[in-house]
Amino acid sequence: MPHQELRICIAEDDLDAALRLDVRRGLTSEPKHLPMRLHYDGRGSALFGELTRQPEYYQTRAERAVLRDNAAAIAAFGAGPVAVVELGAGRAEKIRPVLDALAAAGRLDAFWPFDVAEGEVRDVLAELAPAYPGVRLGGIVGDFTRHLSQLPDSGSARLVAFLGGTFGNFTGPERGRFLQDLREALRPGDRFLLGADLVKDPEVILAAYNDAAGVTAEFNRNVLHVLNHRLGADFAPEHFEHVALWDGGTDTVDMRLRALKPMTVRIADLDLDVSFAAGEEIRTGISVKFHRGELETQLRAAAFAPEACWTDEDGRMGVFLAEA
Ligand code: AVJ
Repeated sequence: MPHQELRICIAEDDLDAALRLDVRRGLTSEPKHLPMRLHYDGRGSALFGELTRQPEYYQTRAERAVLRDNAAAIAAFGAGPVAVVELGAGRAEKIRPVLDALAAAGRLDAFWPFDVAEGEVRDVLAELAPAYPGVRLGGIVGDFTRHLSQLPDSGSARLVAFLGGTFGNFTGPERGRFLQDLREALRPGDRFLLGADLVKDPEVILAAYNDAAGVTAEFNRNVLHVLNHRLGADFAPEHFEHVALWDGGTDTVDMRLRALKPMTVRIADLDLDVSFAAGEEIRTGISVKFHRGELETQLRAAAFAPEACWTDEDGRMGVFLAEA
């Protein structure tokens, strides 16, 4: 069994405290809001997996095609050994073509999945070990909005990947802060690989957030199940409907849960009662879509040098490579 270092930046207690603060603040605000990352407990991750297989949800398939078709090109940038870090790795499925291409070029020195879920990080390391003999495997258990300064440094050039379009779940200021934090954690010659959903026909975009099978709706309502389980709340998720709106001014999908009737919800662990008027909405997250030039401008503003952008044949998803 190879030695696999785990760097733990976050403890269960931190996560719990953050959850309580976020929920109290969000549900006592006007308008009410909840953070998007709360959706991803075991059930939420399974629902998201199901969503990625819906015909309307093009993001996952399109990005997979981009990475499959261009992995060798991505692996051809720079020279010498590379340590890959995948932010929000989950099962580390998205990055595999890039790992394989670097390995085939004899340049894969290390892989470090970075994820908030410790179990996920451990499982993925155990699963990858036999596939990448001789590659140093480690993991980071952390929050990529807070712990980027803890990126490992083995001396090899680093390639930090942030795939799946999760970057679009940040607000503008959050994107700026994230890029700056990442740039500060990197050295010249390190690289950033970013997968982003591109602006396209709003009908195509909205369909991905209103799939016919209702998986997005169930995924969105899952945040209420999470509050029931983790904070002893008594939400009746079936009394909320999923809403996804497109704002063409900011190229943003805005997700909400709309109360179907007036109700009061008790959140026992916070000793908090929350009232809803009929039709009142909870903001449950945004998903921003990008124009290539705009995103490259944001990268430059954080002192990255954009080097390449690949898209699928329909131009749906973009994968950007930038040098620190
Ligand atoms: C994978 C986080 C990018 O914003 O499209 C999909 C999450 N939420 N439908 C996205 C999501 C509801 C997804 N990301």
